[in-house]
Amino acid sequence: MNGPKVLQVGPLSERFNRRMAEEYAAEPYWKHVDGQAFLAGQGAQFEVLVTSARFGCTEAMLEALPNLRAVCSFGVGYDAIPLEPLRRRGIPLSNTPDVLDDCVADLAMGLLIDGARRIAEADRFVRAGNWLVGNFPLGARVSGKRLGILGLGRIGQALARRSSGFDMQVRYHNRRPLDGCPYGYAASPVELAQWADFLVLTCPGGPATHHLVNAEVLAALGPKGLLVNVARGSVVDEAALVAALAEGRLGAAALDVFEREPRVPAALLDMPNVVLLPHIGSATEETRLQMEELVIANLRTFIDKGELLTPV
Ligand code: 8YV
Repeated sequence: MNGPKVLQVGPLSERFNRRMAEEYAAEPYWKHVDGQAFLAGQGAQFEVLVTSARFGCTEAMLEALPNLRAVCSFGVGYDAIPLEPLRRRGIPLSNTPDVLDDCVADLAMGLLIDGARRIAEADRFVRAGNWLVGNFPLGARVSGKRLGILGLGRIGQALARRSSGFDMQVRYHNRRPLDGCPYGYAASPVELAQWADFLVLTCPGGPATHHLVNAEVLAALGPKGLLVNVARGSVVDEAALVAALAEGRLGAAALDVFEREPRVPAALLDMPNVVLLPHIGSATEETRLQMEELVIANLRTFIDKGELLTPV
């Protein structure tokens, strides 16, 4: 293929990998045992980097790609990609916004209901044969409760719309109130947590939101409160979360993301009031296909017109 040489950082679906190899002659970086050594010799040929929210890239990789002209990433979050070096060099970055909003919001609602009604725990109860000898403990009502959304972006708004079917009251916290927003604004994460029964995190990751949910926010959510995280593990001080749950200062947690995923704190594994998922917010056949198509559409537009379709 004539056109810019493409470097693909990590594997996505087999379908995507095949297309990248066959249609774009992309170099599979992950197949090199010493990737950095490979780039030291060959980095100058690559003009486009294809990566994902999960694989991201390092500053050292970017430095070893002196002729890089664009980065196309699979996923909406780009906290694993160093932005400052890209900005300095004027290299545009694309992500895959919008197409995953519904699935992430669906999963947030599912986790909220699971955490409150103890669905996963009840399933374990039945499988263990415990129903034969006793009744399952009561959960918390979902309908009509107070939903606090930390980060009212596109995913947060999709969640808020879903919650209206459950007659929930909604408030949110962002750095600034949104113009014309129908939901109440809380001036801080603590104020939001104090008000909410359920606190759902749908904000971006990165330095600006690092440990935004700390011991004080968890204390404000309280022993009957439920924390749902479909954002990034880095948004929560995980050590403080484990301590609050272990000491009964927080009611429950339902988590799709972790600070050091795929590693999950061992203490959480034994807690019945915690739901643990392996970062599956966008992981449906339909959405992942749309995300892949959007990465390829960005790549195609860059090759044809020298610009990206969905730059961040
Ligand atoms: C990732 C995500 O796409 O979009 C994001 O920001 O976290 C997920 O949807 C997935 O982990 C693959 O990188």
